[in-house]
Amino acid sequence: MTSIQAELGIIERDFTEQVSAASSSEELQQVKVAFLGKKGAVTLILKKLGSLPPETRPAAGQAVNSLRDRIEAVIEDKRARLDEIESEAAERSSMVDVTLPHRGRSGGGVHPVAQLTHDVIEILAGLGFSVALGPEIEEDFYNFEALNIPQSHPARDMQDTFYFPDGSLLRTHTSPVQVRSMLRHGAPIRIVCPGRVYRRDSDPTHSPMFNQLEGLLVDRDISVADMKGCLETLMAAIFSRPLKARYRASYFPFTEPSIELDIECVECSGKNPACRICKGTGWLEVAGMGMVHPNVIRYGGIDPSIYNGFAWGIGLDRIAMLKYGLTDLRILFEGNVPYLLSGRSL
Ligand code: 2U9
Repeated sequence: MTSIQAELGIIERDFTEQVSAASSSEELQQVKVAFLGKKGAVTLILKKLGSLPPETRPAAGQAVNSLRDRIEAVIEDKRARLDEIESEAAERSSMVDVTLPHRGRSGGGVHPVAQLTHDVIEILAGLGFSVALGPEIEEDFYNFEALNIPQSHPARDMQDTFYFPDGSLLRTHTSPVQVRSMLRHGAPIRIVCPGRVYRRDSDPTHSPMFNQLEGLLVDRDISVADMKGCLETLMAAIFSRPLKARYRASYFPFTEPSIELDIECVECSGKNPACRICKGTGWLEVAGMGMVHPNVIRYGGIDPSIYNGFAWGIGLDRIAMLKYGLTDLRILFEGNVPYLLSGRSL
């Protein structure tokens, strides 16, 4: 055996070993380069042929060529098998196993304002009130005129309004819903009207959109005592305990007399002069109310010589902040997912 043939034997053994160890098409390509590439073992040996004695060249040349052909055949065969394995693996990894059990889901939370709206409606349903809803884009008549707020009334500036070019507006309170309900159903009536309202107000404690909840009761011989009983029951139910109440004289065009309700501070009950919630006053403003103005009863299509009643309004965002101990109004409007997922339920 010539030394070339001995070398070819070693090369073939190395190749067989390496090709069977190659487990990916990339590794197989490296093996191919190592044997058949420009500086590969077979190529180098081909270059050596020129230096052999002429009589041994043909046999040696044939032996090298036949080794190169075998190597090529083995590589092609292995490549076909690896391609098949690799495409099967790619297919498997992109497959969705619909029989796998689900990963479970984190419990959602109800938005504090939605929770409070639900609770308040529930409490008032117990006092005989039903829910009434109305449009957020309103007409001047229902939002102002019928509420005893004529064109030139200064209260129109109190509630900076968003107007549309055609004169319609974004309601500044939910009161137009009560007007529409009186016109539709007449008296007696007991309704609660939750909803979004809009004012041109935007600073750290005011949002241009906020949530109100108003109530209206119209019947025969209704008194201020009925109104106070209703509002104190509502506040005790919202904060889950009876709370001291204080009434202050106020003014709204749609009620006479008009009153504002303060409750004892839910944080410190007036015991902490440095309280960050009541600012040391011991009191929190929570509602406006009053006996419905006879003009408003009349605009609602009801005879004020037979019927009277009371109405109130609360800001749900502010009450939600007090109830859930929030110090920043913005958390209610920002879609703060970790906070919202922290587990209230209706
Ligand atoms: C009709 C008649 C009377 C609704 C009322 C208030 C007083 C009031 C404020 C509370 C906090 C608005 O969100 S807030 O800033 N509301 O003070 N609202 S009486 O009176 C009505 C409504 C409708 C037909």
